[in-house]
Amino acid sequence: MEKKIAFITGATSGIGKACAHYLAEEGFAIIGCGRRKERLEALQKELPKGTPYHFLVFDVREKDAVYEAIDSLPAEWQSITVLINNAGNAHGLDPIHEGSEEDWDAMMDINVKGLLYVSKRIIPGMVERKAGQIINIGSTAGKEVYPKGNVYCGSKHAVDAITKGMRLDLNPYGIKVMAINPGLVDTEFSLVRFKGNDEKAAGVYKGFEPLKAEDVADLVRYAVTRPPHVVLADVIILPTAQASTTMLHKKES
Ligand code: NDP
Ligand code: 8X3
Repeated sequence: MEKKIAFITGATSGIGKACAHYLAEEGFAIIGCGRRKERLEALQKELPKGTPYHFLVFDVREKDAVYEAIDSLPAEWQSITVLINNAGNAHGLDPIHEGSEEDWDAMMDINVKGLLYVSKRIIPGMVERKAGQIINIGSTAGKEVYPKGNVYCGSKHAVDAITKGMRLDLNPYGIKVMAINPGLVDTEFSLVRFKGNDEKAAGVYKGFEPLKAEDVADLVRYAVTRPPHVVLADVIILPTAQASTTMLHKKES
């Protein structure tokens, strides 16, 4: 049987790492990507024994590095079955007039342009093979805008639009295109958003039960195991305590 290959960006942490585990359990060979090489090396030992594994270290912001890394894949790793565009983060939580250009650049360059660079290198092979599945990790921030979310929400609204565009353009080739839009997931996300401030980051997930990275990965597993005629196109997944980006039922402490 032909090997099924999952190419996962942001596999060093959170949702991407959980996807690597769940898809390995489904028999996928895993290509894990990220900037933190030591974590990508460690992942190999953590995956189910015997999982074919290859890792690529690159920053999705650097177009040439993205292309060079993907072009370096050995022939037997080139026919990617599932692309999970997951790498991303929020940087800062500030009103628009106080936000920093550095944070804005990071979110647009990583969440939007990084996703495009990776896709640009991988989609042509899918088109040629007339097969493949793309799962873009969007967010509820791509469906609604919340106070101080301005540019992060903008970047995730862009992911929403790009996903819809991919689905239209890739329709003639039988390529499945999906967006998963999670609400609050307890990962390193808030630690990055608040620039390493543990206390602030932990506060985001206090007083209710947030999603775990595994809850999102479980949905990815469900999506990739559907029969050929079925695609989950656009899914929002929330913790039960969350009704929208601005309505969250926290217990009194
Ligand atoms: P984490 O911070 O735990 O993981 C982010 C991943 O993205 C890491 O593996 C990181 O790898 C990678 N990444 C970040 N910047 C770059 C870069 N410049 N180049 C390459 N890789 C990069 O957060 P999550 O798992 O929560 O986030 C995953 C996705 O889910 C993101 O797109 C996020 O926007 C989205 N999301 C998260 C939600 C949440 O509440 N946590 C809710 C909705 C959506 P490394 O640092 O090693 O490069
Ligand atoms: C992550 C969820 O609400 O912090 O996309 O934007 S939120």
